[in-house]
Amino acid sequence: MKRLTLTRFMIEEQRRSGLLRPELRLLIETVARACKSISHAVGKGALGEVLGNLATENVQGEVQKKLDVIANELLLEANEWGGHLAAMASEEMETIHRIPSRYPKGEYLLLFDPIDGSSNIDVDLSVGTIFSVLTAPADASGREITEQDFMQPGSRQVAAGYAIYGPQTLLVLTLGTGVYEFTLDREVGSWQMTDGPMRLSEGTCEFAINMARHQQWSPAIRRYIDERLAGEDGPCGKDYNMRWTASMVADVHRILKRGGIFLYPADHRTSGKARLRLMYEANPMALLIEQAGGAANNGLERILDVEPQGLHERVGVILGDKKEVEAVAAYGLELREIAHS
Ligand code: FDP
Repeated sequence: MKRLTLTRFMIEEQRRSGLLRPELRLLIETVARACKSISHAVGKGALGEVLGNLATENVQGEVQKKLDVIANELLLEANEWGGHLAAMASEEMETIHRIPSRYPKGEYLLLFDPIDGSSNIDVDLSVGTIFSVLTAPADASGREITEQDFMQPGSRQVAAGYAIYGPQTLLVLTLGTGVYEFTLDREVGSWQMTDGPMRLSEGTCEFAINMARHQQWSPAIRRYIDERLAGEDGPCGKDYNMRWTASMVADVHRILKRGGIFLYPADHRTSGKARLRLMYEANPMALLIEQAGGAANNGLERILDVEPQGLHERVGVILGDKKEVEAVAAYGLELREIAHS
C-alpha cells in the first residue's frame, strides 16, 4: 500500500491551502527528525546507558532522567541552525533558549516537553515528546526575543503535536486543519501517514484519571467520577472503564484513537495548584483534541483561551469527548466558587 509521507503531506498542504509557510514545514521536518533520534535513544534503553536519574533537578524541582536531558539536547541541536526559529523553550530549561547569533533567525517560537511521562522510561512503558509552535510577535524582529514574547494563548498556536515512543513510534500532528498520524518506518527512516483526519469517537465509556489523588478533587470532579463508577445502576446508566498510564501522551493518544476523557484537575485543597504545564503540555494537546472534534478546558475556561503568565505555568486539564467534558463543566459550579473565593 502506497502511503503519504510526512514531507509529501506538508508539500501538498502547502499547495492546497497556501497557508503553510516553507519555514514552518522545515520546522516540523526538523522536530520530526529529532524525534527519530529520541526514539532511537529510548529504544536502546539499558544498552545505550540512557536509563535512570541524573543528580540534577529541572526548574520544577523534579529529578531529571538521563533521557530528559538527552532528548532536550537533541531537540535544541536539531532546531538551532535551520534559520526557522526565533527561540525555544522547554520543560527542562528554566528560561528561553535564544538562537545563537552565528545562525540566522526565523519567526517561529518552539516549545517542547522533550520526554513526557518520564516515570515510565525505566519500566519500558510509552513515553513521548510534545511540542507547540507559536509565531513571534511582529515587533520582535531585529530585537532580542524575551520570555514575554512566548506569553500567547494556545489559540495562537500555528502547529502542535507529539511523538509517542511505544510499540510503534508515531507522530501526531496538527497544522490547524485536522489531525494526522504518521508511523515511523524504522527501516526506511520515513514517517508515513497511517491515520487522518482523526475524529474523536463519541460516547466511549472510558475515563483516565489518577484515582490516588481523589483527596485533591473538587466536589464537581468527585461527583463526575462517582457517577461513572456507579455504572449501570447509577445516573449514567452504563458501565465505565478506567485507564491511566501516567504518560499524558499515551493517555491522550488512546483518547484520539478510541474516545474517552482525560482528567488531571487542579488541586481543590490548594486553590488551583495543578500538575500539567500549560504551554508545552496542555496547549498542544488541547489544540489536537479540538481539531479532532473534542473539547479541552481547565474546569473554568477553554484551555486555548488561558492567557499565560509564565513559561512553566501549570493548569488543570480536562479533555476529550465533548459531551463528557461538558458534563464535568456542568458540575463545575463548585470549581468556580473555589476560584473566586
Ligand atoms: P511526567 O511528570 O512523568 O512527565 O508531565 C506530567 C506527567 O508525567 C504526565 O505525562 C502524566 O499524565 C502525569 O505527569 C502523571 O502524573 P501522576 O504521577 O500523578 O500519575
